[in-house]
Amino acid sequence: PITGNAIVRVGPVNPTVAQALIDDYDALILPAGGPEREAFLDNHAESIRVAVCSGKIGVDTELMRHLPNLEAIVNFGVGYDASDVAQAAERNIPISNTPDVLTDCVADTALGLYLETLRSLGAAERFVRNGTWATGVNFPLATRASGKRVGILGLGRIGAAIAKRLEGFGCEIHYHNRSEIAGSSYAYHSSAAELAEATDVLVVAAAGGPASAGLVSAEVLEKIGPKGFLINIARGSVVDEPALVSALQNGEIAGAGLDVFTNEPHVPTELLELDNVVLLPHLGSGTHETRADMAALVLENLRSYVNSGELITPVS
Ligand code: 8YV
Repeated sequence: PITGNAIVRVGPVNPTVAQALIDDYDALILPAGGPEREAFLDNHAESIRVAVCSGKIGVDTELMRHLPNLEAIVNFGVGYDASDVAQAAERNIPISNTPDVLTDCVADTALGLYLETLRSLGAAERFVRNGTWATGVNFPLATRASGKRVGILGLGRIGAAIAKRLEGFGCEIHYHNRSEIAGSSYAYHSSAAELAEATDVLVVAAAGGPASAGLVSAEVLEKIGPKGFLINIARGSVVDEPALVSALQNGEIAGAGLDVFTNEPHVPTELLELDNVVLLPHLGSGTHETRADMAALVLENLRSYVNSGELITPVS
């Protein structure tokens, strides 16, 4: 049977999950670092069979190597790129994530960023708050958001929910995936660069991890062009961040709306100075309702694995 010392919490997790791990499982908690972590691993590494983690701090290469008897990873979040997916696959360690329950909220966040970025709503709000409007100055005109050609980079569950919302704004939807989706009415492009070239706004909704790292390269940013925008609600790793900073600084693209960054919670300081970028603190799924649903799905996966050795929502 899988008992308390076979389950470990890795990194901070949602409070409901954290409490259930203590109350229902008497689970172990991996110390963040230092000698405590070493001592913990010396004592417990052998007994650990299940790790519960989040999309922010996962079971990375090093940690996974230290857990010889790890059998399953239960991940809070739809993205699980913080865990070493390749090693997990090699060792036949299944991973569960929390798909579907967060799709609407993440897509809503993308739409919020889309509107805020094209219409400069963040800068406009600062303009009111800092008293500039009261001096009689008019806020500069922005860019129309309706009716644009929008490229979705990664037309999965979340990408499709974003596309559906944008259709309501009269937008023409294009996409790039590794392969074309049979039966999709949206225009397919065989590379990110072609997608960027054909559209006014590029929305990143691709999964993170090694396969998509740096996909939005300097070349893709150049194709977005000085009138085009980038929206990213996926993972910072999908975008070449230094190239993005310089493209924004030099007006090589018109603007960006970003919920995710390479080294969260650190945002490149150059971006804090710029008015053509909207910055959010990785809150895509951050509503009471969705986080409760994600927590419930994490705990259902754990319960199911403990009882029957099967995860409910394993990633393929
Ligand atoms: C979470 C996310 O906030 O689901 C994801 O992939 O990025 C977010 O919903 C993140 O996983 C941290 O727990």
